[in-house]
Amino acid sequence: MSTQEINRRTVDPAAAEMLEYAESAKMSTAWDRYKAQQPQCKFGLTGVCCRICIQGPCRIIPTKAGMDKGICGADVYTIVARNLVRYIAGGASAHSDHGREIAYTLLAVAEGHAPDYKITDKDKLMRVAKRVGVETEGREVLEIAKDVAIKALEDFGKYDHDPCTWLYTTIDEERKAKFKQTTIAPTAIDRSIAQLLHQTHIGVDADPVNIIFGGLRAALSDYTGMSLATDITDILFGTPVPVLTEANLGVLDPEKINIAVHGHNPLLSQMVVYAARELEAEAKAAGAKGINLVGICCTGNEVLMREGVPTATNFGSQELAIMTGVLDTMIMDVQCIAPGVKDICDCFHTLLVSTSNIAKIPGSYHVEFKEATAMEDAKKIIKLAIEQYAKRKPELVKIPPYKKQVVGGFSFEAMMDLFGKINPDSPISVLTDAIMAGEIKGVCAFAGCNNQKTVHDDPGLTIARELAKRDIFMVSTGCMAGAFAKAGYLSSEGVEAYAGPGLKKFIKRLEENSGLKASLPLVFHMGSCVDNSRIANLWTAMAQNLGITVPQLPFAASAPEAMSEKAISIGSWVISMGIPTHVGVLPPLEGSELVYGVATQIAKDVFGGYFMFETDPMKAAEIIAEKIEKRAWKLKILK
Ligand code: XCC
Repeated sequence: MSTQEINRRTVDPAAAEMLEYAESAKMSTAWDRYKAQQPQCKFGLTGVCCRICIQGPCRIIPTKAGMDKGICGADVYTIVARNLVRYIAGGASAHSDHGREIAYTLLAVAEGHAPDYKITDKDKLMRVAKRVGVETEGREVLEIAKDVAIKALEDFGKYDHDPCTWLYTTIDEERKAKFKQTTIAPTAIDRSIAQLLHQTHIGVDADPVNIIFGGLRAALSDYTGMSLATDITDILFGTPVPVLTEANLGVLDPEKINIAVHGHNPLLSQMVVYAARELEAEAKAAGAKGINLVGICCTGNEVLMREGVPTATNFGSQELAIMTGVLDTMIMDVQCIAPGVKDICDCFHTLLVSTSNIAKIPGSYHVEFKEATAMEDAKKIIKLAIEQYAKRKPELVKIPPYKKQVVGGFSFEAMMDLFGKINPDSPISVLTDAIMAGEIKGVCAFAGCNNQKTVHDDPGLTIARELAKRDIFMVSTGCMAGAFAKAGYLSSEGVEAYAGPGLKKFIKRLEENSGLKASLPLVFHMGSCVDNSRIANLWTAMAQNLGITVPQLPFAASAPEAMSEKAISIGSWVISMGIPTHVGVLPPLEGSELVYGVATQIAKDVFGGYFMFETDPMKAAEIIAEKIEKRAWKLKILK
């Protein structure tokens, strides 16, 4: 890629510098491979290629006689709907399986089989226990923890027909009624996913609307899995509070042993943080100045939120961290680890360590991570990294000098603490009053990934700048939070540069009352992708406080670079909850006008939330702002 092309494909200065380097050193990255894939198959892009049975693939051309249906007779709307919801099944499986591991660990802690873990946040345990109907009076903490863990595990496979506990204890009455009426309330996570795969098997459901409703049921399972994952992770490792750190490749330290945690599961990354602290002396004995842990993707977000571990890159630029020549070990757990990282590791001394039995990359070093021996396993990996440090090649060291300050750690509870400094009796009123007074217009939540189909990091940054100007309060999770972190939007730099007068006044008022040493950011980092449940808690609290339904709330969501199946799954439950959701990449559903219409229009009539597909970030910002402002205007008339 030429310099101009690189600058057209990323706005992250560190990524641009490393891509120049990759070009000169002839290392192939996702950027090159995306280019090599062009033009991408139009059948696949529009969702009209059916590979559900092996009579296929059937590619639908509606205008061509004989090719307007699949061999089995499936219409294009059936095919597009089936393909779409199978993404949701994949996403819900990933999120919920992550949640299941966390729940099993809580059970193991309660039963004494996981000696390296403990209950860190007892208050949260009590709050969650009460909420999900576990008796707390006069009982030991571990007894309560056991019942909470079992209750969570029951949400995966219970046999009665009551809706999942973590869904129905975290949403309002109006949504409960809506999900019941539309029959999309899952009764068990695993069942809804298995049923969806069944429903979309050859020769089962051909009705696109029914298929989509099956998809939404699985999407609400996705929510259920992430909601319990967030709760129990907080119980085990602590509920995040504001924390100061940094982001971008400049956080790598040439004088320290650099270890990246990459993936999603905090059971590993959190243990790596503890182990690294204990092995600091060994690192120094090896000649380094210490251990420098950095994060990539959502496990990075987890340890940023709780421990202030700096973020090195988000999904799009993960390979580039290795090219700095100072990353001694990359530890992977599950999800979003591009297999391409191994090829780059081979060009340097970086050891790639896999830890999960369901996530291996050929050639990587495997250390099986078990909850029973967690600390020992984490220490083993860190010792490998210390050995690796000696193999570093000084002539290959190249760290782009870019990093920005980050203020993160805004769990729902931390947000309420912050608001509670102004109004202790009703913290959430601080946010809703500011909306009613017109100081801020509403809220936009950013989530999701990087996608090579966009300019790396640009859509989220552009939309956030535009919304900031229009006084819209913003929160974020996932790799979008990574993009904001690297650009300085998670610090006061963002406020000074982009906030409109109302938003600035609001943030400054929070800041003056916060009692925090750090200034507050333009965008509030609420965590990893599973922590989108925290954002759902926020909108539910706002709606309850205002005495309205979620679909009436001036609240929108945006996934400017949605990429993974998980992103599709999240987007689907977000719209079911009543939130208009922008997606900056066209998902494969343009092949059916009917399915496209359900996602963008019919969904609005039924759920109040709907998708807004717009690839131009400036136009997307207009659309999102208009939706929020319209809802705020209606709300003021209503009140
Ligand atoms: Fe993966 Fe969660 Fe997407 Fe980033 S944002 S690319 S899913 S790491 Ni969730």
